[in-house]
Amino acid sequence: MESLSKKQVEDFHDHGYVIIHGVLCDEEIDRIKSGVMRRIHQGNVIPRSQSYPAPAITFTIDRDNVEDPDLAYIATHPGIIHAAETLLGSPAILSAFVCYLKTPGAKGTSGDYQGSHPTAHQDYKTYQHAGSSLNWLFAITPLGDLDEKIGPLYVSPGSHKLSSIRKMGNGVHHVERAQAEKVAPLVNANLRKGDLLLMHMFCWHEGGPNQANRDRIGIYNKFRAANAPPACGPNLFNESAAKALTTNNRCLTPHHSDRHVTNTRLLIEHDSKYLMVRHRRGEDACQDSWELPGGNLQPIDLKRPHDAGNVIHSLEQNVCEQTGIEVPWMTYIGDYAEGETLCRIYAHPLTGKKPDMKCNTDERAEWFSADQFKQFAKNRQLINGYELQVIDHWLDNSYLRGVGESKRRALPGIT
Ligand SMILES: O=C(O)CCC(=O)C(=O)O
Ligand SMILES: [Fe+2]
Repeated sequence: MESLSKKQVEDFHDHGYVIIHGVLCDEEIDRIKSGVMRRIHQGNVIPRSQSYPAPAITFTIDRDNVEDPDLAYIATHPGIIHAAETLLGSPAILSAFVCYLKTPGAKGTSGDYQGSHPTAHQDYKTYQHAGSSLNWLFAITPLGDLDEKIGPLYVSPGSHKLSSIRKMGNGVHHVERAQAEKVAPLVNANLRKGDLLLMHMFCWHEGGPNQANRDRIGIYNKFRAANAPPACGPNLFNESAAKALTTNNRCLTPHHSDRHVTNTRLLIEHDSKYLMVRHRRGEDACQDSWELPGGNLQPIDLKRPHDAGNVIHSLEQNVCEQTGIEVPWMTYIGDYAEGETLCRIYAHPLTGKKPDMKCNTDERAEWFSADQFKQFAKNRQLINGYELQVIDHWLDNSYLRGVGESKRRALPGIT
């Protein structure tokens, strides 16, 4: 595949998508399909309750399945990565690897989560791992022709311009999501097997139902700019998938581990100070040691496994119980080792007057400056030791940070 032409780059920015025909040849398509079928037969698919070829089912083969060399082949395709990097204006990270296999009778796409359309939508989502980055695109490669019967992919030209990113006073960016009423009618993208559709994160689209007698198969990968992290937290690839995603000594994702996220903490900033808590229980050990507020992952965040990376609900609850502070949204900072598992850390900048705190009887909470944190570090008074790194990461304004919302807040009624 050649580099994108100037016209193709302009088309992407003008229309919100660009189609490059014949990126994959038949041999490559067969290779990827054989990887898809292998994983399906191994049962590594969602839903696990169904067996292929049950009719009217959308099978999803995602994330760690990319360890299969024939699936890694498409995820690491140099031409696609290069095109993504050109359009993102940045080194690219693979934020989601997804293949959909829709058997005959499978439904079309569901509507926008904010409810303005029953079947069309855009995939910038504050609660979804890849969708909550502020600079990402879709790289869609159908493995068969998307004709009228099997269900075309429809796109709304120019719809990406109707959503906008606004910088809030606290340095985090907020998205004004366009609603369906404003969006131009959708048109059939006429995708044929082996074509590549590169789609802007704000572009409205819809996939038709499969009314044919054969499977509708496509790869729907998402790439994000390296400096635009997922605001609600990434889904981690396992180490074997990360190895498969490594080409020319470069791993396409920084978010990989065989450890699990079991803990959550929040960096709450107010007036250049940060909140720390300490436990009163016990006479000695923790008396003079501090940590960021937070606590264990709650079972509620384990529902919706495909959004498992979003653990904001747990953290909202933990922080509220500990300090009485209610946090309506937060933005992902990173994952830090705590013993054998990971602690997922987010940040939230508070504006306005200092909040009243209602600590429970076992806890004390106080605000400290970054310099005081340095002093604590010197005196070994930080329980976990990564706190200064967290502050540095948060203060690094080369990152484009967005709003991450809990699944419960973004999707009322799901839990
Ligand atoms: O079925 C399709 O072609 C579209 C799928 C889709 O909208 C998505 O993966 O976000
Ligand atoms: Fe979509």
